[in-house]
Amino acid sequence: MNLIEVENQQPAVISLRYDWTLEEIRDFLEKPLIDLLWKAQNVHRIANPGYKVQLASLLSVKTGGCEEDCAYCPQSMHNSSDVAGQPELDVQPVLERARAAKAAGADRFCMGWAWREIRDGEKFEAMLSMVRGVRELGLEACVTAGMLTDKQALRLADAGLTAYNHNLDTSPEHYGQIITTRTYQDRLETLHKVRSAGITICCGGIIGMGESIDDRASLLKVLANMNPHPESVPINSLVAVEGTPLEDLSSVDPLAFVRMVATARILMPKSRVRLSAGREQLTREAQILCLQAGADSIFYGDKLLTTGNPDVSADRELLSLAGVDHSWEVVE
Ligand code: SAM
Ligand code: DTB
Ligand code: SF4
Repeated sequence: MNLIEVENQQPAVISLRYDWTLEEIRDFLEKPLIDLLWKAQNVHRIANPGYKVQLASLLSVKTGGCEEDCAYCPQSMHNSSDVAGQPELDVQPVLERARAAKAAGADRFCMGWAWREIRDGEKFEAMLSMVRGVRELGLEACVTAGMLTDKQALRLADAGLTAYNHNLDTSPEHYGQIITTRTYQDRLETLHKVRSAGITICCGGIIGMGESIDDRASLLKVLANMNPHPESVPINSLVAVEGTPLEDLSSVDPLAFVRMVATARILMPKSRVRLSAGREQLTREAQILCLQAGADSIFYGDKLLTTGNPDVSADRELLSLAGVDHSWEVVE
């Protein structure tokens, strides 16, 4: 019998780790791409059998006029891009949009508020009604609205909130170049409150903001050493919006996006790794490589918060071309 020796055999089980070193993570980010993809694929196949891609739709409920000075963000009042004068949405129109997202095939509905922090009052009560309404539709509900108190986190949990999105955005070392109005520590404390209230965490970052490979490794190190890992890890590539301080940065190499996704998958085997902002700049082939690298969610719908996203028909075609399973049924 002719035998072929199997090289580079991967283990059949994987354990979750919370003690990754910067060197280990940098080694993954810099591995020959073909080896990195092989490793990421193996981890993904073992940890998430069935290769499902979750579709999440986004809606900006309160747009622009935010007090924070995030250098990438079109909604900061510190940036001339600030999208002023857009009406804040009420509960019913938001639920209409959630219903439409469900009919189009989404199974998670994410709502954004351009706030520094949540304040008690009518607007917070409306947020709670939106969360309840989205959950009643049978969708997962995610909110991103800045910092919050323990009590607000508990009330959101009570309303049935599935996840709270609060990104670390970049490494602790690079952070000061990007945001000065709130600290890394503030962000970690917000995440701690969300976790303590029993809400799952959606936390990731952005590449393409002038950071080094070490910065990317360092961001992933903070995320991957959280115990438990964030259930959802959005990987964004900067959408350089005119009027923001980062407007002139050129877009990152699509393969850097693939590497970031693959490394996140290896470090956090069971987390949902979300291909987030920046997909419009990626070819179909680059997106398929990201799926191959272990991305298992996309934002689905023609718009992110204020910027564009591939249209729904292109995404349906992408997923069917890739042949991956998606956890939805479209109601035409
Ligand atoms: N104000 C809330 C906060 O900062 O947590 C919620 C909204 S904020 C727009 C949500 C996330 O979107 C940011 O943390 C950032 O990671 C991402 N984001 C915003 N603008 C972006 C851009 N131009 N390119 C890529 N990602 C962006
Ligand atoms: C995340 O990490 N990316 C999404 C979601 N979480 C809220 C938002 C991307 C926003 C891109 C810029 C915009 O459309 O305004
Ligand atoms: Fe934009 Fe959120 Fe920063 Fe406000 S806190 S400027 S909405 S990213």
